[in-house]
Amino acid sequence: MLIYVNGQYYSEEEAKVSVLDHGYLYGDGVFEGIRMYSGCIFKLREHIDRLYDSARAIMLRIPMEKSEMESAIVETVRKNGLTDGYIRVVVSRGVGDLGLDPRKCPNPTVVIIADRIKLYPEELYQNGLSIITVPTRRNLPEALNPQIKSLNYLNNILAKIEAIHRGYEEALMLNQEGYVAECTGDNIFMLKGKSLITPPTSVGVLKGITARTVMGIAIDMGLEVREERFTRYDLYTADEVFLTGTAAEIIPVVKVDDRPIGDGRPGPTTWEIIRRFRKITTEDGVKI
Ligand code: PXG
Repeated sequence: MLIYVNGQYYSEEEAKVSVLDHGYLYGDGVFEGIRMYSGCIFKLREHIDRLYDSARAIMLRIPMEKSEMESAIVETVRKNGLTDGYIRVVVSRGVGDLGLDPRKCPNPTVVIIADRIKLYPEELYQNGLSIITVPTRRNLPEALNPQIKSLNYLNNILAKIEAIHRGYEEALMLNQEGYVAECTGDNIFMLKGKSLITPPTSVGVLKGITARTVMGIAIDMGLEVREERFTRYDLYTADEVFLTGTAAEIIPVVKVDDRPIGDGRPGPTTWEIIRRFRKITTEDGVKI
């Protein structure tokens, strides 16, 4: 595997970042996770836009134009001979001294890793996922906005640990007011009749690129799509629930806090959305 580090390519063994990098010392940086399907880097421009927005929000200047970033990503994929896989782009504040002050880090570090992906077992999609509400609340937008895809994922990791300790693979995170926010690396949707509802970003969630794609699919299917605050009561009484994210794509949720959703099996609308999503993954992006 060849890894891009600040404009050069290194083998997996040789690709290194300093321990004085503030990405390592403080989680000071941003990242993106991107999928590639049959030679198509899915929604690449949208991911690059979000990366630059995240960087802007933390006042980190990425030392290359978006077009150069796009070329570097495509080149990394080509060098690794991949047509399907997972791309991780990381931009950190760079090497500085042991203080917080970002002015001590003149050169941001840019890393691009393109690798094969370990897919979730098909069984998970067939049988659906059980999720559980965890005590850790999603970050307050006024403190660290979840719209920033930062290198500081402890909020989500703590929630994941709490779910695992209770015997579940995924956690449902609420915001400070008790509204449903999202899962640790996925957005959440619920279907009520002909309405597909997901929390607005003001609740404190990442603006998911898969979520945006799913909303488009749902509109094409004639569903009414709304971004609206809702509580766990609404989830418990929903017809269908599913999660969306770059890694998982769309995963049906069949139980929330041990309560079966609908008839306790992945619902027909979720299936139709999955079917349509899988069809467009090779069309909607940058071809390599
Ligand atoms: N919420 C959170 C907190 C996320 O981290 C999503 C929602 C879904 O967003 P997208 O744009 O992917 O539909 C995410 C995405 C990883 C990894 O390696 C994490 C994500 C995406 C890809 C890889 O942990 N999180």
